[in-house]
Amino acid sequence: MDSRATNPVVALDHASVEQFAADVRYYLSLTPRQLPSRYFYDDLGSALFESICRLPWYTITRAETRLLAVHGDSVFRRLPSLTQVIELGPGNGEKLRTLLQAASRRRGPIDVHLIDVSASALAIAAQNIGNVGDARPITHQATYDSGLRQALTQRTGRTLVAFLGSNIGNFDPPGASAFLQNIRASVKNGDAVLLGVDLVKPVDRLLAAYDDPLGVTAAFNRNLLVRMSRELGASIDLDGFSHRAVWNAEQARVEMHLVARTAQTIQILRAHVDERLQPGETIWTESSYKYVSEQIDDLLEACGFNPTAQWIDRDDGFALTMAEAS
Ligand code: AVI
Repeated sequence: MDSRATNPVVALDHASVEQFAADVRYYLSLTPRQLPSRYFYDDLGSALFESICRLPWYTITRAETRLLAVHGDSVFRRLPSLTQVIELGPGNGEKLRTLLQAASRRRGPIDVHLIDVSASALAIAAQNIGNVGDARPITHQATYDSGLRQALTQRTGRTLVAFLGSNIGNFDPPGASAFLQNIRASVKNGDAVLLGVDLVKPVDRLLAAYDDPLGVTAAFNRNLLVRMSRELGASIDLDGFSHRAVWNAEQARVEMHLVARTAQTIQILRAHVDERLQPGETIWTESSYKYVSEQIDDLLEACGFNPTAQWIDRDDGFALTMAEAS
């Protein structure tokens, strides 16, 4: 439920493989069975996610890019003495580049801290940012928490923390609050956050976004099993699982599941995993919470931020919200 980005040639180190194995063992044993969505983003999973962002049915990336292009200048005008931007999970850096390019008369150089666990994502993002005016990209190959700490030790002045792409939607509500509270505790009064959040919209549109007719999202979901086979030596019948997306109206979230078509086993000898699934049994792999715009303000306020601006793309139901630490 956290960072995502391309992760090509970097092999998982031993500790990471052990953690992956331990997580698979623990989460598969829960009721309902689960797998953490952070493991979607290996090399192939990241490429599939980039493809999802280009699908006509998945509107988050395009809606947010439009808002950043149109209102990016306002973001910078509201923060006249800004000296650094920190983006948590920049992906390929294109959204941040759009934001920086939208600033018509930014004064002085700006440090742009890019935080991601993937070295290759950081390299691409840094390249995308490096040629935008006087922006100076600084990369931190780290989790959000530790990357934020590292970036803030190099603080040069007023700071904007960007968390875009509706990544906040992959946290459950207590997790989203804890995440924003942690940012608030790390920054100073007058610093700001820029949050991109997908909004609740008609169910058919939500389901098409997470169960697209081309099957790209299904491949993204099932790639988790491919990754378990490759990196953990898991014995899994890939064809035995299908993709399912459901809208949970009560919780305001789209859930993704892997569904056993017939009786299935998942065995990982090194991790002492030997799970037997009944036909129709599911593994819950992701939640994407959707918000109504007022909830975003309420969430930010509850976490110690004062919302100062909100721009909404009505066509695709997406909100970009700016808030100051107060
Ligand atoms: C990265 N995250 C915000 C995406 C989302 O919409 O929850 C991941 C994703 N899952 C399926 N499609 C895209």
